[in-house]
Amino acid sequence: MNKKGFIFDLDGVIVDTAKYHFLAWKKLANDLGIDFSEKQNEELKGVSRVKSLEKILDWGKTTVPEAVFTELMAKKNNDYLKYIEKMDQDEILADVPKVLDFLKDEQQPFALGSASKNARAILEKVALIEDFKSIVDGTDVSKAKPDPEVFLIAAKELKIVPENCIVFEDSVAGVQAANAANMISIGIGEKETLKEADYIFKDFTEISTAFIKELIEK
Ligand code: B16
Ligand code: MG
Repeated sequence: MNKKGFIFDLDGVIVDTAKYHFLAWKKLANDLGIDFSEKQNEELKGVSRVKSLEKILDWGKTTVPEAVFTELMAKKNNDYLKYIEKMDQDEILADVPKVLDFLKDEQQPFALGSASKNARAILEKVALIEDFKSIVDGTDVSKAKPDPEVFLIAAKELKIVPENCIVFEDSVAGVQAANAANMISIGIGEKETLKEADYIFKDFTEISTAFIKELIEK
């Protein structure tokens, strides 16, 4: 039987936590007197917490001492966690269970490859934590996407060579990371934004189980 390694990003692929990141970053930015738009939030997708705060301070042409930077990161995360706390299975994005269930039926192992340090907490909230053979998140890596580290660790844990791995990603940095890892990249989102991906779908409702089967048998 063919075995492929399927690797899923979290935010924007399994659940939409971008809206909660937005609310928490907006509050923090506005408290500092910095404007923060939804368009800017798009630029933070897939970007680590540290890099996100650096970008917001840059946009506001502001710098803060290191100790304040650390405090701001903690403050944002505390606000974000309040939103996470209320999450449940209803927040799993449409047709994601269809694909995960199909992979289980086909005995294909799958992993999570996320930049978020809150990934395990979120998977628990939406009751998917037991389904992933491996979970690699922001606490496991030293280099952020577009570096391929997160996906290479996931492949190793799945015991599948990178060339036989397939990554689902909603961010440009994540697609670049998958490509740099020599994996098949599947962009979830807009064609114009994710043009570097091998395949692009608006969301999982556009992905058929026949297509997944083709990937397995490739
Ligand atoms: P945290 P992903 C990413 O998740 C988010 O897209 C990004 O907006 C966030 O800054 C990053 O996780 C870090 O999240 O603050 O929870 O550690 O798309 O890689 O699953
Ligand atoms: Mg994402």
